[in-house]
Amino acid sequence: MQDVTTKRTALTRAASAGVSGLLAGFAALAAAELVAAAVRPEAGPITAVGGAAIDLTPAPVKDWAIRSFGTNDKLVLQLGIVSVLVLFALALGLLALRHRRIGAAGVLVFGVVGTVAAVSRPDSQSWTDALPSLIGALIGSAVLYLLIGALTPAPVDGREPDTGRDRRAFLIAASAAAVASAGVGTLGRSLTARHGKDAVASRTAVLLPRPASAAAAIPPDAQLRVPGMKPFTTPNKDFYRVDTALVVPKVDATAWRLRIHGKGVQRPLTLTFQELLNRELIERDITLTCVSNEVGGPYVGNARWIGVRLADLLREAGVKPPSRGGRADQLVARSVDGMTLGTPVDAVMDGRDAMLALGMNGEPLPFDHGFPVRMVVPGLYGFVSACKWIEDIELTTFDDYDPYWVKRGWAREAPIKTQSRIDTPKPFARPGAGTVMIAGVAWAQHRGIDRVEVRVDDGPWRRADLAAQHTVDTWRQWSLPWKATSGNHTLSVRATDRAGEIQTEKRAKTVPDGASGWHTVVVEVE
Ligand SMILES: Nc1nc2c(c(=O)[nH]1)N[C@H]1C(S)=C(S)[C@@H](COP(=O)(O)O)O[C@H]1N2
Ligand SMILES: [Mo]
Repeated sequence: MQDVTTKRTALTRAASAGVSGLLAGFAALAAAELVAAAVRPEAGPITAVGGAAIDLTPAPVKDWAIRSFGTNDKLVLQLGIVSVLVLFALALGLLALRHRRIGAAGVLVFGVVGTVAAVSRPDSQSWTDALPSLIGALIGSAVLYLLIGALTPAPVDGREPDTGRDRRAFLIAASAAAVASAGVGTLGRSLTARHGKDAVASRTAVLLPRPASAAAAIPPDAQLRVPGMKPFTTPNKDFYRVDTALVVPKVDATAWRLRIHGKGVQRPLTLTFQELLNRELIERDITLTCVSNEVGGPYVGNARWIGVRLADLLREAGVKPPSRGGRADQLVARSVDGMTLGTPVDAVMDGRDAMLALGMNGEPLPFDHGFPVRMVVPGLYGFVSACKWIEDIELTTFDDYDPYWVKRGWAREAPIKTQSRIDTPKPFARPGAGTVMIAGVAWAQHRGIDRVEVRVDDGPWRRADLAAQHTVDTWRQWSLPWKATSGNHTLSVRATDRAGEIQTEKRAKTVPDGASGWHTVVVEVE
């Protein structure tokens, strides 16, 4: 009888210790959230540790995460961090049951991890970024110490512990901790939300002026009317998103400044958003592509951008292109969240429509796509050109500085490779025998697509019908009617750019400068 009670007490105590650990973790995160709202939302432990984890992840793993989880990669990471924290919180609770002080001190260790992550983030500009994790950990540690203290001391031989009274004391303490943490966390959340309100208001207030140089009208036959084809212009809500930002930066355009400075800059510039809006604007259709896009992949999209020609600004600042004796050959764009991207100065100044974009498909840039201002350079992969939430442009050299992705094994220079994709039929589709439309897109930004060919199994390459090439900076749709016979067939596609280069068959992985190879789709004709 005595034995059963002791066992049950031991179990209850272990469960209570586990709950104490979880509550301590909850209290720590809630307190950190509140402090972060006051200091800087991005300095919160989950965001800081998550950001550090992203930066420390080896390029191939990161690339795999982008490929497998797409835009959900960050959600998966955050869920991963929370699961790890839950396991450690349970463990620390159990540890604290035996060694109350050591368990409580264990919470502080997590505080140190969060602190180190927060102050070493590239966008951290002040030691105060340490505060959310530090204060959170102190509170979590205290909560664990107190809750474990409210548990019965281990039953001493020969004496019945007053389990009823102690359980009540623990329940009261635990509920108080839970309620207080929930309150503090909610307050933190709502303060953070308010933080973004100025940014939202500044975006709502933007009226995009009529561009001085409008985009050419898209020829109606640039868009094929084939079921399964993607629209020629990708709507903003469907536009792929690839970046390292766990929290999308919410920048208040009225407080935003862009600095242009560095090597060979005779007149450094500081520009406001309004000053950019007041300048002569160009409007262009430009297709962006991510270097992490696998053959046949979805990380390519076409939008109509409005912005300021970057070469004009550089010339105003007194920058000369390296090919004409300029001293800087690399333009390093830096974002508000500390991302750096390096672009060849020659590419920006060679006459192509490289721009600081302020608008995307008729509206101010969506926050996800870089509000208030981002760079767009036709012909270059996003990681060497398309800096979102930009705030600084520094002229330097490729010898002197390696930006973020280059430090992680990606190429310094990365023009977009000629690629083509079959959008219909889908892999393993089962069309009926007879005429089947094979169709898709091809892109070779800034060179243009000259020819697309399709092959069925090992048959001859046949020229596809090309939709109109809107500009050399946009993708191009194509189609080919095929007399399908029943059985399994492999469809392959390859494009030739206007420089006469045939898309290579050679398979390459995305790292370091973009995937190559032919896209193939297997179908089962019924
Ligand atoms: N600040 C910032 N800008 C960034 C990135 C980033 O991680 N941070 N990613 C780049 C990459 S790799 C690509 S492909 C494009 C994607 O732009 P999108 O998300 O608007 O499609 O943004 C580029 N600009
Ligand atoms: Mo990318």
